[in-house]
Amino acid sequence: MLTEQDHHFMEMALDLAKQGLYSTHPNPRVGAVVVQEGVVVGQGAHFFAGEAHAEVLALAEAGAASRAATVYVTLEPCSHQGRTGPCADALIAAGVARVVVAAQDPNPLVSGQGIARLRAAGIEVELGCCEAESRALNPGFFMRMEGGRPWIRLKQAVSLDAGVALANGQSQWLTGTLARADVQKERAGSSAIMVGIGTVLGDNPRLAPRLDIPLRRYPVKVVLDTHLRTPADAALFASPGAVWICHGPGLPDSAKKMLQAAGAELLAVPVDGEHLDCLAVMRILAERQINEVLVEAGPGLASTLFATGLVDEWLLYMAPMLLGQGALAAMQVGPFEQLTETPRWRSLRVESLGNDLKWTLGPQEC
Ligand code: AOF
Ligand code: ZN
Repeated sequence: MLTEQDHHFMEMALDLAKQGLYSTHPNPRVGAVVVQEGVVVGQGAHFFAGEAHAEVLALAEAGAASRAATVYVTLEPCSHQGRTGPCADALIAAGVARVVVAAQDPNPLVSGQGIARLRAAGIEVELGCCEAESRALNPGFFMRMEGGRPWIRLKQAVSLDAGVALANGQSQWLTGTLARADVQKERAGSSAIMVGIGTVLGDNPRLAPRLDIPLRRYPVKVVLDTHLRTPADAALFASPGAVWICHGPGLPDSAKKMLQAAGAELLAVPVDGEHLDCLAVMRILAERQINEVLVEAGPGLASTLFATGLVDEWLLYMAPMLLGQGALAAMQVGPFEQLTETPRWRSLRVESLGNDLKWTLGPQEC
């Protein structure tokens, strides 16, 4: 049975897990707390793939006080020999009495086997304490393991009349410094940042996150570029992080070689009409261990993703300004004859960022 105290310590473990927000990719963010007679004796968070898992760090801090303790861990302890040894075995060796787990690990190498191993060793295991919070901390890891594609966040900066640029294309800048700083955090937490070729040609973005704190890992920069029109001197080649360019079939070797020489990895993707098949792109990214994608999309790519059901979260940074007639709309949909036909979203969060708003939307539940 789970008690109020269990929830309290699990929340502590979830807070620890958040320390890995920018760095654990492709691994999940995981936190662990060791409690002996109501007192915290060890804490740990997973920080970097290949380095110690959360439970191992928490047990090391607790030392002999781990014996007969309760351990709170935000993801099922692993049972496999990966880049590090199985955490389930470490918990058994430490002689803990009880393990409270937030969510089962969806990784097929683990998925239930960690818990089974603990129970077989006589350890009491409780599953499902703050499960939703643990999943929410790792939406991409769960989506990749369970759905075979990454978690997709569409980011757009819009005016009050839902424009993203003037008719002449001018779009820098709609939002103020706080909103733009928040985008840098969204970038840093993502496994990959994606743009369409139109954005590369129009804005020449660097795409790497710029934060005050040093980053140990930089997201991959992904360009959807059907005909390989990315210039070899694009700014994104000079910023930190790998560049992957997704392209269509039938292109000359010379174009490929030029971009490879500039530092890009080229990924051939099937086309769906005129455009790259977005679902195929996402599946390829998932195979390459991309958990969360931040798509910094213009109206074309935004509309395609929306139409293919590939927007899990829509981050709208809204500036209280008007772009007026002829402005480029954030998304091209419709026309609709009936209000009942119009696409609708669920409001998940609203934050005030200086003079702007960040509105996080999710797809309407059917
Ligand atoms: C845990 N505790 O803190 C984490 C877990 O390559 P490895 O050895 O780092 O293993 C990665 C897998 O381990 C990852 O895909 C996920 O299933 C699990 N992550 N497990 O017990 C942790 N980060
Ligand atoms: Zn582990």
